[in-house]
Amino acid sequence: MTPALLSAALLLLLLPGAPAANSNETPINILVSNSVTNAPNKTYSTFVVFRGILLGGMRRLQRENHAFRFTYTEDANYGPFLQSVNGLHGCPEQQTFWELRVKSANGTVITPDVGIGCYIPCANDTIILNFKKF
Ligand code: B12
Ligand SMILES: *[C@@H]1O[C@H](CO)[C@@H](O)[C@H](O)[C@H]1NC(C)=O
Ligand SMILES: *[C@@H]1O[C@H](CO)[C@@H](O)[C@H](O)[C@H]1NC(C)=O
Ligand SMILES: *[C@@H]1O[C@H](CO)[C@@H](O)[C@H](O)[C@H]1NC(C)=O
Repeated sequence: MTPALLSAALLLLLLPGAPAANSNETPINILVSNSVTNAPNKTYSTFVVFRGILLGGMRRLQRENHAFRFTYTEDANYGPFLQSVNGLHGCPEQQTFWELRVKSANGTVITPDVGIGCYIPCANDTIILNFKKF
């Protein structure tokens, strides 16, 4: 490489927007809500690694904060299905489940069309795990 090309490459590495050079952490919040009982919301903070999946962030949070617990089952076609949060289980007989929603840093709320094993959070996403009826 010529010195000019080399410094151009170095500059690219230092530009913001390139994968964070100093930190591999994408911060997220996880909000647990219950639209069946209207129990008070709980919010937790954790992170995923660069382009890491939500499930990884949830595992990290569970490891580091024992107030947050969750379980999932493995669906043969779609992967991890979130079954319980903080001891409360979704139950097909009672038509309850844990819905996954995402409030972006800009305030937009979406309902992802993938589960916790496929969703890749963006920085400052608030992941909403909402217990609800279907
Ligand atoms: C019904 C349904 C549900 C019901 C299932 C409960 C029930 N007892 O009926 C409920 C409302 C719980 C549900 C929830 C969700 N669902 Co859904 N669901 C469907 C739907 C419309 C039909 C599934 C079905 O009955 N198949 C027939 C039966 C006989 O086959 P089965 O294998 O036993 O079906 C089971 C699985 O599909 C499983 N299941 C349903 N949804 C999901 C989602 C994920 C991520 C997983 C792992 C498993 C799973 O539950 C079914 C019943 O046990 C499909 C779309 C479709 N037309 O297939 C979407 C579908 C499977 N769901 C989808 C999604 C994204 C979700 C949610 C993540 C939505 C959200 N943002 O909250 C949540 C799951 C959150 C969690 N807890 O992990 C996507 C999955 C795509 C993907 N690659 O991840 C699909 C394909 C629809 C779509 N948007 O494209 N779902
Ligand atoms: C709890 O979170 C939900 C999002 O699922 C929100 O709609 C609701 O206003 C919140 N409730 C309170 C009391 O903050
Ligand atoms: C908000 O952010 C999301 C995710 O980054 C993006 O898809 C959406 O277009 C944004 N909406 C607005 C109104 O800026
Ligand atoms: C996320 O929040 C942090 C702390 O408030 C802020 O410094 C950063 O710019 C935010 N990033 C995005 C993409 O919103």
